[in-house]
Amino acid sequence: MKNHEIAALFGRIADVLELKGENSFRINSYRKAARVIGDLTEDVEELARAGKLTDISGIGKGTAEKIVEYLNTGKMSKYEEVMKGVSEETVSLMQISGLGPKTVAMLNKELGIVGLNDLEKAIQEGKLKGLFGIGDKKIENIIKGIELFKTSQQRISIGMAYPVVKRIIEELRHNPQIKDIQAAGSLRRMKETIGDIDILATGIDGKNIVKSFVNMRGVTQVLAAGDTKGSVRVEEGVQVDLRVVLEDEFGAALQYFTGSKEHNIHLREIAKKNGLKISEYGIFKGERKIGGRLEEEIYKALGMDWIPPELRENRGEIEAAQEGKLPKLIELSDIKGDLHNHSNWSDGTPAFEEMAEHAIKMGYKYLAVSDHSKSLHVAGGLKDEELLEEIEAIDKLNKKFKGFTLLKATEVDIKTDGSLDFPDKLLEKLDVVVASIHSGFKQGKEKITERMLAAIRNPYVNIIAHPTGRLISKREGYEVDLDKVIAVCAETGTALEINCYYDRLDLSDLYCKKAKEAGVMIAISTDAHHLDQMWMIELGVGIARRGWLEAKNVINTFSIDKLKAFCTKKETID
Ligand code: DGT
Ligand code: CA
Ligand code: CA
Ligand code: ZN
Repeated sequence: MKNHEIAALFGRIADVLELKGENSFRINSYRKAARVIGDLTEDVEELARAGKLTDISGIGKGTAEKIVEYLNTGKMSKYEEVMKGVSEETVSLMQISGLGPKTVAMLNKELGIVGLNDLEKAIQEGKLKGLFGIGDKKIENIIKGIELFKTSQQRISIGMAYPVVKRIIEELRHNPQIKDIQAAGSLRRMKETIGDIDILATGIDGKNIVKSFVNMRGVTQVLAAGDTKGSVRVEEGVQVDLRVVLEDEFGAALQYFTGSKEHNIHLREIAKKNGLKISEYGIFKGERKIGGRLEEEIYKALGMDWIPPELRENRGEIEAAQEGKLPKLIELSDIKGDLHNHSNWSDGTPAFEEMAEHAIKMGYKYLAVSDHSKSLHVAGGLKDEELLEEIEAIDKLNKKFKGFTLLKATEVDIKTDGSLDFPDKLLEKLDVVVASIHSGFKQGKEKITERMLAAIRNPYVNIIAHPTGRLISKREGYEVDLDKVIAVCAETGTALEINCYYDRLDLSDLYCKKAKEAGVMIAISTDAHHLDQMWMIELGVGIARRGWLEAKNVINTFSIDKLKAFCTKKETID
């Protein structure tokens, strides 16, 4: 959907008009258009195709034309027109809380302030004070606003960055000048948060490639555009760097810019000991270049196996590669199903049939319907009788499928006293039982750990979902003794979940590795509430790979029979 892109563009037009001191009637109509498009639940592109844009209240003929122009050409001439004579940097100043268009215009006129650096300098030099209407209090607010602005520009979740990269690479592949293009940096390593996105390309005419890069859809600010390097900021608020390198150096550059820095430093030491030198241009013996077109050449020349990017954190992967002992990492294609999903019986949107259809399209053999349990009122948790009805409905539906199974499941709440929200005799009827904590986060480590262990010891609980409850850069999660949890999971044959939802990504990579070493199985599950969240399985597989997991460590790589055996084996222990 391009709703967000278009809304942001109208918002910026309004900001810039205001910055230029235009009359407020026009400004208000752009602001309104931004709000209306931003709040739409329908896809603006579909509405445009159906010629229904002007049916939306607040969208007039002129606005509709601008939307259609943008959808057709990726550009809005009105935006380009208002941006004439204004720098992107100045426009971005208006995102700072405490700085409206009027103040920014005044700072520009009086002090020649164009961007953030100028502004910070002017504040330090005490130049703001005394300007029209600016007192100590206002300056304090601006300083706070700058801090917030800077943190909001820091790291974004991989769940935000990953689709951006897909979109960019897909769009740039259309440029026939480009021979190869690939993401590098933390994104290629599938880190859970991304500082900036690094992309490498090789091709014929660097300048032309950079040009198509800075002119892509979704670019809000061009930071640099040279012959071999372009740097932009995109709608999603993240910076993207593109470097164009020679074909002959592509592998070396990819290796260098994939990092991590720690991994690269360790490699350089090994190179040095062997009388070699590595750089972004290649691997060299004295003056002689001995490799650089392919990444594999670098690792081979250093006497080790090629290392998958997700492992490149200097956590023992180099030693393993030297000994030929790298794990055979799990791949997306190993995944046979998804074991944690919500339907419209609780707080999800899809019906069973839609879930099954989507899963089949993704090539899955099974999909668990794991709606919430009764205590979770906010999430429409199911009562005992409703779960019984759900079981019946799924059984009935399953008769229709060949080679695919909807699994009867639940995400049963682990209550504050450690008991489960459904009785054992109900859990017994399910194929898969997922248990999780949604309340009592402040109970303290010991109590929370005890609650979780009680659930793990229940013979019917197969998977503990989102084991720490954290939300990346929003909420720390509860305190829980994961080492103990891992030990008891190993004893009881209970799996831990990697929750693929981009805010969670919990279990994290390091604990995945610990779990694997303790013999604990992992489930990679999306916890999807909408069909368009099921793709996030890719993020979970990335985390699993960072955690050194192989297919055999992950239960949703199993065939349906093996999975069912895993889930029932537990009941028959002792
Ligand atoms: P990020 O962007 O903070 O999420 O993390 P990265 O890993 O993408 O880091 P970034 O964007 O600063 O640089 C991309 C890669 O380039 C990095 O992973 C390794 C390489 N690199 C950058 N600066 C240096 C450096 O000073 N020394 C070495 N050895 N490598 C560097
Ligand atoms: Ca980066
Ligand atoms: Ca970078
Ligand atoms: Zn859930």
